Amino acid sequence: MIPEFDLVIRGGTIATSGDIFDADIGIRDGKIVALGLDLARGQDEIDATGRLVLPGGVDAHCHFDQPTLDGSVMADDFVSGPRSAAFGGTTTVIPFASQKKGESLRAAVDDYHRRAHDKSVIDYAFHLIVTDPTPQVLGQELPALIREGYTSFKIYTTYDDLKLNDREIIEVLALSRREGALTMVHAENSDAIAWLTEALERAGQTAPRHHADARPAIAEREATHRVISLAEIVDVAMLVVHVSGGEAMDQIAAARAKGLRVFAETCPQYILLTADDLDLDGFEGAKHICSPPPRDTASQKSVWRGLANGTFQVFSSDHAPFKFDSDTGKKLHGEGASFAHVPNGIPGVETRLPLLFSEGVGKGRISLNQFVALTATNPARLYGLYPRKGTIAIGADADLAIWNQTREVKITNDMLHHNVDYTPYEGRTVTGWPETVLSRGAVVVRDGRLMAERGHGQFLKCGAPDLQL
Ligand code: DUC
Ligand code: ZN
Ligand code: ZN
Repeated sequence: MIPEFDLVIRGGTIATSGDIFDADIGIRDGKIVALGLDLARGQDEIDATGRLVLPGGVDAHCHFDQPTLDGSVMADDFVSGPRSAAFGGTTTVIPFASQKKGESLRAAVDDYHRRAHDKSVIDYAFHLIVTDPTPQVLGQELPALIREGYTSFKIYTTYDDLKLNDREIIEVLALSRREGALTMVHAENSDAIAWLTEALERAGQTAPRHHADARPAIAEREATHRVISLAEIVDVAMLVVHVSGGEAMDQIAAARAKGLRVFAETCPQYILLTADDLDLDGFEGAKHICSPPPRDTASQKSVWRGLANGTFQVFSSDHAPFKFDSDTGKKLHGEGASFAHVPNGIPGVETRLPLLFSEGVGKGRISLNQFVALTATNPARLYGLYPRKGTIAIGADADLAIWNQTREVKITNDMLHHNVDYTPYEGRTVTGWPETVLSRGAVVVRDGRLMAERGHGQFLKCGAPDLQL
């Protein structure tokens, strides 16, 4: 007799964003087709007794093989980045196809597909980065791309080669309203940062720790307030990415209290690092240069509060992989370089889920359901991948992570699977680790081994954002 299921995951405790229950999971053709106790035997079986079975994570903010303009090179491509994600329990990644000023958005998307083709072990979608919203881009390219499954785009208020002015931001927001897409905003005041940077450099204060002085919370607060106001004028939803602390959060919470559809994301660096991590001996602090910068312990507490009280809907890695000891990475301009010339970004695609699980669920700061919502369900909903991704339900893709919730793991860079030569979390011990990870019913990771071939991952077209969060 042919078994009813290709695979049964038996005896685990399942958690979704809304429930926790014991059930077996029956999988056929890569989809979940049955949930229940004592399911019939499958062709294959995985014993999940005593384990948690969670939806595979959706990392909605990570950078892989993204071209840069300053000569720096991202250390992770679509082989190593998604592989590292999978080892950390993530089964969907959404990196960025970034337009260069003067380039068509379509060309950027085509280039990014070439970079990703046949490499990823897990499924992936693309956000777009819009840096040059010309009439051609706004009138033709972007509407067509949205219809083809690129329904979210990031814009910047900072970085000279990326930033938009207020008029351009309004035009992009208006387009996202017309076409039913979601705009993600990197919010920091560019001119304030430039003025502070020049003053610090004139005073010879160029060590990595001054990166935090040059990008203060007030600059983030101002830009957050401004983009929320612009979205209010346009009457459209939007999402603020990588929020670092209470100053910006207050703007977001006030907007939400008024009924505005303002969504927000934060990242591991804002609950686990502070500006002191930029003040290590020699050039070591450069490892932790990212923007916005990590702030202080009060900010960490604010971010935890926001994760628990719903100010944040999404917890992403903002994995931006630059090697430390490399002249295409953090040492692009040598060890004596000003903080202003150090590539921005830190790695974290593999450690995102274990860190939040251990520090959040394990320490009682957030519930297990909130963990699933923040790391899988909400990003899948906001970026139009739900219910195919982000949940455990009949009809969903069998993208699953089987967690040993009591296993203690000491994080070291040696054990990670990215292509970066450091982790900001070196030596930190976490409790809870995703030991078996499946993508569309195929085992990708088991007992620390990669089981899937590169190219198993498929490109995902995103649907309309679900803004009912
Ligand atoms: N800041 C960004 O805006 N993107 C990548 C990494 C970073 O630090
Ligand atoms: Zn950003
Ligand atoms: Zn980023």
